Amino acid sequence: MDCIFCKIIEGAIPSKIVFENDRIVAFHDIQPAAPVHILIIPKKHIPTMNDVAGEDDSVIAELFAAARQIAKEQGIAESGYRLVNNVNKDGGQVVYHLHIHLLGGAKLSPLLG
Ligand code: IU
Repeated sequence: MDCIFCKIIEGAIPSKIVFENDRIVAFHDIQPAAPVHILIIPKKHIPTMNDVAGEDDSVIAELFAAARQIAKEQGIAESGYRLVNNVNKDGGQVVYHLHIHLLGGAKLSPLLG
């Protein structure tokens, strides 16, 4: 399958991994939009949030649990952070392997006007 994030999971493409277990991997975004910008992804190839169903529902909880842990480890849990999931074209999704952006380390501008 021609998926860049699947290749990162396999180790075929190098990345700076900060968290890994049987189902989840998290690594630094190559084009950080904030001082801390980490992508948290399921190892299973799920293209978008729209494709999460039934047996995969629990992976969403695991992505958020990983985000909480990583935010603590990165020292931004108390100051604050933002979790973002872009879905499809209008949502700004570029890589079609489900991922949550963890952004922090600075005061982020308001998302909505
Ligand atoms: P998006 O939500 O699909 O728009 O986010 C994709 C992100 O993946 C984006 O922030 C890229 O900088 C990031 N990324 C990466 O970290 N490594 C890669 O090899 C590629 C994209 I391609």
